[in-house]
Amino acid sequence: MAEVRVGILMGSASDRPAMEEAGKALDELGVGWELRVLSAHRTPEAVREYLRGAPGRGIRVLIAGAGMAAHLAGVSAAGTDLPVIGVPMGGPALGGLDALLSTVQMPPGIPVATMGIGGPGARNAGLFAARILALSDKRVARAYRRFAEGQTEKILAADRALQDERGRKKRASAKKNAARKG
Ligand code: C2R
Repeated sequence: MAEVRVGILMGSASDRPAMEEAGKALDELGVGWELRVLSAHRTPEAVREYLRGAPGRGIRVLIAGAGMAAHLAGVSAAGTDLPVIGVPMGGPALGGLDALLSTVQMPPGIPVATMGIGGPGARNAGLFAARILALSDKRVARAYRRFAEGQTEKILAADRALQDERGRKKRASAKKNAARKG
């Protein structure tokens, strides 16, 4: 099993479906991660303890996902020198805009790299964490390159399939029209 390099924190177990997208992205790249439920609001002392211990355990990047008045990413960035990637969670009242603004609008001096809302943002957080690790880890850099090339190839293949399908349809309808006329 890969050594744990990324700590994924979430404010509540209810964030788990979205935040697991970060873990899936890291799995695809062979990067080890751990997932913790820790809340700056509800378990402030446990957050402090986690942040103090993380670098010594080999954690190099933190991902923090939280919804509503999302303070977890900012508090994490204040409590450690590790880079922190914030992921705002969607919510019933404001659709995640509340969490987006609380995560992205950090006061100068406490940087949080903020991703998009929910699962897609969490996936990008995993990929962004891998890009940070890739700066000093050739294995991760190679895995990321392979992933990016595979992603490009998938889109190009989808476009080829679409053009083939439309071409076939056009030819079939031209044949029909010609048969009708003559
Ligand atoms: P519950 O579903 O547990 O009521 O939580 C969580 O991330 C979750 O999205 C509702 C929402 O509250 C968020 N939460 C925070 C923090 N702790 C929990 N924003 C925090 O410390 O920032």
